[in-house]
Amino acid sequence: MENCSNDNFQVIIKRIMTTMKKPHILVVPFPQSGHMLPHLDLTHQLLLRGATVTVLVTPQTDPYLDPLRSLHSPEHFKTLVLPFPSHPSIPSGVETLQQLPLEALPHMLEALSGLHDPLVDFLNHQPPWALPDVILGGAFLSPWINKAADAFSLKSIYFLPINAHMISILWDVEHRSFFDEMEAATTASYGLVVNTFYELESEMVEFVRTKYLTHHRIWTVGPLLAVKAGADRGGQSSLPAEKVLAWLDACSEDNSVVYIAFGSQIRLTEEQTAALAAALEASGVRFIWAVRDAAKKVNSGDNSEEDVMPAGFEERVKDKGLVIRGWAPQTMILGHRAVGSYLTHLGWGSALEGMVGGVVMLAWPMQADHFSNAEMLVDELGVAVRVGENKDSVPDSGKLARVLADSVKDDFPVRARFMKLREKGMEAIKEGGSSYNNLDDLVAEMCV
Ligand code: AWU
Repeated sequence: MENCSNDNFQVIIKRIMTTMKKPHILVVPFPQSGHMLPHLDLTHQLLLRGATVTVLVTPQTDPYLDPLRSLHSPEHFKTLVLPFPSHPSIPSGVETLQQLPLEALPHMLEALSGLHDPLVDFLNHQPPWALPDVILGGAFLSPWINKAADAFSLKSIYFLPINAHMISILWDVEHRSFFDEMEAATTASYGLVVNTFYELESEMVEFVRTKYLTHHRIWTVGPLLAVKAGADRGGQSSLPAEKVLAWLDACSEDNSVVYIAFGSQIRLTEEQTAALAAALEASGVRFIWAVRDAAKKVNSGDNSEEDVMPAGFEERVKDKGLVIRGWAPQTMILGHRAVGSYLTHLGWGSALEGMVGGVVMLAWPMQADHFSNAEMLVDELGVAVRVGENKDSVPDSGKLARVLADSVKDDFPVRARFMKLREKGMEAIKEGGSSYNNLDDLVAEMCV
């Protein structure tokens, strides 16, 4: 033993720790679909590696945990449900950001910081042996989670559902109130877990590790697979998943369907909806269109709401397309053999799901990190095609119709490059891949 280097010695200790003690992790996800769903997919991976997990939710987000409950024993998978803290700017009954416009983010974060005291009270009433070893929180909640972790000498490790490309942009923006506090708290923590894969952006991962994280610990663990592919993940839909699956199974041609969806936060305007409907009709493609439930025009005066879908559109295309209002079983749709392309806003979780599903992406970035995701995938890597500019732009229907029709052809120019990148992502999560090994290392680090 005396002649093995210190690094080898550390590796041996970690290996021994990994086989011996498994961590108890308190998971505190940020309640927004694009953050919470991948955070729970990560939790599933940690449970598979023998960890015990307690997830902190509020009553409205408790149903998100059902797929995990069905896969893991109550001995290893526990839930802590705390009341949603009231806040003057958050309507009562609202407990997730996707029920509000993105501008409500600061109010939502302020409200959630009200979970600090009830969490500390809960931990104070735990016997020492029942305390978690580490808190794995959504980085947006890091300022108050760090305080709770420090009070009990627990490790705090954070999760971000965005890529290193976007983290470098976030951290680089000169002093903005909310992100400043989050960056300082995340940097001061024990480490950062990111839903990306090393082979996608290794230089950017090393840049973030060295420039922004004093702890220099960043685990790339993506693309995270959905806990239960195909199951509805957290929303009410106008169509049961079985009906959507039957419609897809009836499609005889592989890669012949375009899936159109813009995540859980975006709603198209009436003009954008009309332009997209005209393009779909003119293209003749088969499609599934997930329309957010509030994609409605609020009529002045009686404040009633009406659907912005053009009159008669669904009737005219009923042999070609399916319109889902509300929540779509997205991972099931993207993973189906019949679906060949995806008109998307490029929310990062959806982008990775498109990659896992092997569906070439037509990018219409709308807000937040969508633009940097489009820069990387469209401009730098050439594995996706831009078809829209931003949340105010209206696409030219004729041009869009042609791209939609081309996107489901085998010789669509970006498809070959896209499938090569997909292969790297799928290798990363296989046993022995970079993301797989990082998940092993993360569990081991939680115990030391
Ligand atoms: P997605 O990545 O699309 O995130 P958003 O919902 O757009 O929300 C951050 O998430 C992004 O980087 C932000 O820019 C912002 C935010 N889903 C589903 O199953 N059915 C639906 O009808 C709608 C959504 C699932 C989808 C994905 C998640 C949304 C990370 O965009 O499968 O897992 O909800 O993720």
